[in-house]
Amino acid sequence: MVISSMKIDILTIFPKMFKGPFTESLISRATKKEILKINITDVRSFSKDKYKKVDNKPFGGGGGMVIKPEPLYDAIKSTGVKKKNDFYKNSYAKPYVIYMSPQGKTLNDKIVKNLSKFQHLVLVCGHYEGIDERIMSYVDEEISIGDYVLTGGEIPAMVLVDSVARMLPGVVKEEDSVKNDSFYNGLLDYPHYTRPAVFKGYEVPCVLLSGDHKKIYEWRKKESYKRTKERRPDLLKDRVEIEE
Ligand code: 21W
Repeated sequence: MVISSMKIDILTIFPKMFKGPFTESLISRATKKEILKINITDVRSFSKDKYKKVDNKPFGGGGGMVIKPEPLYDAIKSTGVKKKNDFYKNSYAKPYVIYMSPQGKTLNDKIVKNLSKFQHLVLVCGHYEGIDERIMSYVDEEISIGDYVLTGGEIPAMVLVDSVARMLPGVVKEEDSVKNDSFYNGLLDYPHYTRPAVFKGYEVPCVLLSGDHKKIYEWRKKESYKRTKERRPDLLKDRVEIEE
């Protein structure tokens, strides 16, 4: 089997923030198996400034600082990004530049699945008040991870990498990926139990101890729907119902 691989470049002024998350668990498995290659670039190393400055005061005044365009531009170019309308025979071969930004589309399962098709993602992490707007000419998409204020785009970039990595073939164990494709795709998960069968007087639902796989499947499906209906009815709205 030919395993496709993905490269993700991360451009940041805080490269050390990425040390832990990518050397543990799933992502480290993906990088060890060479399904994923993560490359962290310190935008500061592209500063031609005497003191390696990467930010400046905003034109028009106001508080906060803005990331200067030149070092960020050079960092983007260093990843192999070409001019905006350059022709690629395979559109997924084009380095796809994403700016992690509170103004972006909120990340969801559909966006993650689509991003996982690209061979090369370039994630730009902002900080302070953001980046110089003219960098948007080199950005293909802006993505947020939700409506809450963070201090920068680094943690959102980690969230994006984590969610995309587990979509790459060969990263998550076969068992789990089959699960992802089954009936409750788009639904909340059913409850899980492990030994002991009785814990502090709380019992495991007896159907799970029955050994009747058909019954167990039906029970889990029912529980998934029940939970989704109760907690996230919004998820049921645009689903094509197979059965209730
Ligand atoms: C947060 C920068 C707020 C600037 C109106 C005018 C990337 C993020 C970020 C940050 C402001 C993401 C203001 C969810 C996030 C990120 C840093 C705006 C005040 N308001 N997803 N001026 N949440 N955040 N500053 O914060 O870079 S993706």
